[in-house]
Amino acid sequence: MGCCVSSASKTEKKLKEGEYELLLLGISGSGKSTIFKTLRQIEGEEVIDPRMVVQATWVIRKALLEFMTRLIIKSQSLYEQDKEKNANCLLDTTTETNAHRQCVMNISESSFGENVEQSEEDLTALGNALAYLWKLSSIQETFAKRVQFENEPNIEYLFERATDIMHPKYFAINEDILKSRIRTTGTKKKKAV
Ligand SMILES: Nc1nc2c(ncn2[C@@H]2O[C@H](COP(=O)(O)OP(=O)(O)OP(=O)(O)O)[C@@H](O)[C@H]2O)c(=O)[nH]1
Ligand SMILES: [Mg+2]
Repeated sequence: MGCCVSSASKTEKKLKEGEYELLLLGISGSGKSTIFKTLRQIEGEEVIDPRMVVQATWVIRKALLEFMTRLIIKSQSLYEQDKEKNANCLLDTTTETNAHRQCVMNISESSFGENVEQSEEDLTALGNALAYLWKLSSIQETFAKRVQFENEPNIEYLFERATDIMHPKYFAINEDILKSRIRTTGTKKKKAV
C-alpha cells in the first residue's frame, strides 16, 4: 500500500497549518479500508455504516463457506497429487465427517446469501459443520499449505467463530468486520484529528 502526503504549505487547497491530506493507494486486500475502519473505531464510531451491517454479515458468512469448500477440494487434490507426502491432508470417511462435508458441499454460491431464504436449522447446521471441519487435522494440514493456493488474512479467527457467525440471530460485530475482507470500490474520505 502507498500513501501520498500533501502538506498545508505545498497543497493548492487551503488547509490550515498542521493539516495534511493523505491519499491511500493500494491493490485489493492491502488494508486501505481497514485503516478507515480503525480510525472510526478509535473515534468511538461503528466501524461501518450501520446500514451496511446485514450486507457485511453475509459477506463474512460467504467467505467462510467458500474458504471451507476450497479447503475440502484442495485436501483431496493435494492427496491425489502426492499420496505419500500429503497423506495427512485426506479427510477421514467417518459418518460424522461425511455428513458435515456434504452439508458444506451441498450449498452452492447462488443458494446462499442475503437475498435467499435460509432456514434457521440449515444455518445452524452449517455453523456446526464449519466448526467441526475446521478442527479436523486433515483440514489444518491443508490450511497450513494454503500459501500455495489461497491467502485470506484472519480467516482462522473467523473459523473459530463459525458457530456464532452462522447463528440465525448473528449480526456482524466490529471485530469481525475489521478482520474480514469486504471489498470496496471508489474513493472514501475521512477526517481524523
Ligand atoms: N492481520 C492483519 N490483517 C489486516 C491488516 N490490514 C488489513 N488486514 C486484513 O486484510 C484484509 C483486506 O483488508 P481491506 O482493508 O479490506 O483491504 P482493501 O485495501 O480495502 O481492499 P479492497 O477494498 O479490495 O481494495 C481484511 O481481512 C483485513 O482484516 C493488518 O494490519 N493486519
Ligand atoms: Mg476496501
